[in-house]
Amino acid sequence: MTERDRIYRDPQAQIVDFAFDAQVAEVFGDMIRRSVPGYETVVPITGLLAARHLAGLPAARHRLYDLGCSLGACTLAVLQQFPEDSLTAIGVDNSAAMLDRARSAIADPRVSFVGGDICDVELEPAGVVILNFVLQFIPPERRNPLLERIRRSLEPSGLLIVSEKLRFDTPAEQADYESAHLDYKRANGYSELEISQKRSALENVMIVDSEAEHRQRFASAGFGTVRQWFRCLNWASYLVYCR
Ligand code: GEK
Repeated sequence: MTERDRIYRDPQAQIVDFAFDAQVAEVFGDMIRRSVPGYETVVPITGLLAARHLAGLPAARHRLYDLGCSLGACTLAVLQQFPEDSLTAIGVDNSAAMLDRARSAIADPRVSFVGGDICDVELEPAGVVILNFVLQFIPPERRNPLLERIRRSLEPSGLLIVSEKLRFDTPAEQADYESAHLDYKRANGYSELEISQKRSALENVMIVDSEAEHRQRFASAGFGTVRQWFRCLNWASYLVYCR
């Protein structure tokens, strides 16, 4: 059971940069559902799409990485959709607090949770990599090298599943989606103070790209077909194939 997110409820003398610490891990399930439109659809469908892809690969390719796994929600969705013993699932996150909770919530012999920076961790040959709502937290100059490494681990027939918040190049479109997203947060019970304090905390930490930038980056990392499979306001999910 996740606690209610009240982290930014009271006025804070100084807003420090957002971090995935113990306080955030404790309320994370509630925080992400109330902040990311579509999250409750993206997680189970990610499990379904990953399982479909794994089912078409030889057992030697039944390795799955969930990079930036947080509490392991997407890992769990794949474990449920793909019941084969051949599956090896590895959730990676650099927040010890998140991983402690993931380990105690998900007891399946096919999964291991590894602490580390996804930009440095060694990736073995895999069939599917999940990168849901994580690239936006990686320093921009490290995003290309990360995608290149993922591509190498996925060759030749792997699938990368990516979800991100989007930025729009047209000011009117950006303003419309940004304000609809704020309404989404208000409708989920966040106050103006909570919204503005969280926004300040995320300012230097979460750097959002446009869909064109994502597509350009996938191409330059050597990926082939890219399909948007979900979109809700300014949040989108992609299937990114090696070929
Ligand atoms: C979900 N995918 O539930 N290395 C490892 N982990 C990192 C790094 C890094 N360099 N940077 C950030 N993280 C999940 C949600 S949350 C998204 C992902 C959000 C981790 C960070 O610790 C956090 O757990 C996760 O990426 C981002 O579908 O909070 O909006």
